Amino acid sequence: MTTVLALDLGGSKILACLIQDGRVLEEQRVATPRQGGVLAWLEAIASLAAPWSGRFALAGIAATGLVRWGRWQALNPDTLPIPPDFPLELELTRRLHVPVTALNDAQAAAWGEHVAGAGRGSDDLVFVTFSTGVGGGVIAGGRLLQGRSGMAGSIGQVRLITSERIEDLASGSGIARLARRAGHPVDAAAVFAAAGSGAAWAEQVVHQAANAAALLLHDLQFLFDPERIAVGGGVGLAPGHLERIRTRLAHLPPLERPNLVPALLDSRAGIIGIADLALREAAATREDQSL
Ligand code: BMX
Repeated sequence: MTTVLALDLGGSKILACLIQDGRVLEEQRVATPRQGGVLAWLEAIASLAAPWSGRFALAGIAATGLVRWGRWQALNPDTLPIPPDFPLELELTRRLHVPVTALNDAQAAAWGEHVAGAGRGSDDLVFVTFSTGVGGGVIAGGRLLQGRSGMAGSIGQVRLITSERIEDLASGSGIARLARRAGHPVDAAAVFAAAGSGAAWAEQVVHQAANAAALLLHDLQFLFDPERIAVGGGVGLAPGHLERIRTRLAHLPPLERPNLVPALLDSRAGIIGIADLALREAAATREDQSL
C-alpha cells in the first residue's frame, strides 16, 4: 500500500501528514514563515518531511495560490507573496526525492470533501474555504474544475458593487483588517473571542464578514445551483460562524437558499484530497508508461 506525504501550505499554517489508504498515520503542523519568502516555505516543508524520510513514495501539496501544470503564482499576494511562475513541483521533488503533485489548496479540499467528506456519493459539490483568504473549488459531473490557469473556483476574488473583494471582508485577513480600521489591531481569532465576550466592535466586524460571506454563497447558488455548499477554513468553521451566515440566508426562497454544510474533513480536507489525487496521478503515469 503506497504511503503519501500530503502537505497543505496555507497563508497561516503548513500541515504535513503521512497518509495511507486515506487514513492519516502521522501529522505535524507549523506556522507559515512570514519572513524569508518561498525558500523559507520550502525549507519548512523539507524539515517537516525529514523525520519521515524513506517512509513515503509520493508527495502532494495543496497550496494557496494558483497552481497549473506544476507551476505556482499568487492570485492575492496579501495571502501569500508567491514569486511569479514558480516551478513548485520541480523544486519540491528536488527536496523530497519523490514525484510531487501540486494543486490549489481549496480545489484539493473540494476534491477531499468529494471523495471522503460532505460531498461523498454526489457528482457535484461546491466547496468554500474562509481562511487566511477565501478560496473555492468546484466538482461538476465528478470532475474537479481547474480552468485555463488553475483559477476555477477562486471565488474570493469576486467583487461587490463597492469593488471591494469578498476576500477583503470575509477572510481571516479581511476580519483583521476590519478590526484594525475599528482601532483594534488583533487577528481574526481574537476578534471572534471578543465578539463571543460581547464586544460591540467585534460583533460588528464578524457580522460584516458574515454578510459578505452570505452574499457570495447566495451568488454561488445561482451560478452552480449545487445540492450543497461545503464550508471550511479556520473562519468558516469558527464556532457559530456558519450559523451566522445561515441566518442571513434564511429569508431567501427555498430555490435560492444554499444548503450549507461544514467541511466534514475539517482542516484535513486538502490533505485527503491531494493524497488521493497524487495516487491517481501516479497510477495514470504507470499506465502511460506500460503502453
Ligand atoms: C487567496 C488565493 C487562493 C487561495 C485562497 C485561500 C493566493 C496566495 N491565494 O484567494 O489561491 O485558495 O486565498 O487561501 O493568491 P488560504 O491560505 O487562506 O487557504
